[in-house]
Amino acid sequence: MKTRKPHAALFVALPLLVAAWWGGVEWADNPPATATVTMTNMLKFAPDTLYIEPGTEVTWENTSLLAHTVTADPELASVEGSVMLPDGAAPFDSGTMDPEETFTHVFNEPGTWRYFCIPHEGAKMVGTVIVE
Ligand SMILES: [Cu+2]
Repeated sequence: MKTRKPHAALFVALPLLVAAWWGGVEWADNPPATATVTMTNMLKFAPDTLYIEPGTEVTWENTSLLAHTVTADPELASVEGSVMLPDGAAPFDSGTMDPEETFTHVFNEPGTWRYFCIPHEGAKMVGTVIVE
């Protein structure tokens, strides 16, 4: 009786296929959490309050015709209450975002984050992210 040796390529291809399948399953079970906030011509963050789970990647999109910032750094604020950070959380600042620019931040620490837009702080362009 004649037996055939499995082709060597199978030993390479099969584990790769299994890895790809397994990776796909993991991805389906655990899609990365994302959320989007837009920055408007009305000097608002929309939504102005965002509820997310820890580890969510939030992207701000400047959909307006104006420059804005996403600033969660008390040292850059001139109005009391513009910024709030959970205990031990690091401040962050997008820098100037021209129209159509985006900025992304991943929120890991649970708690309430309040941030503002530097050019429009006086117009109360503030937003809140609640991580729970
Ligand atoms: Cu602004």
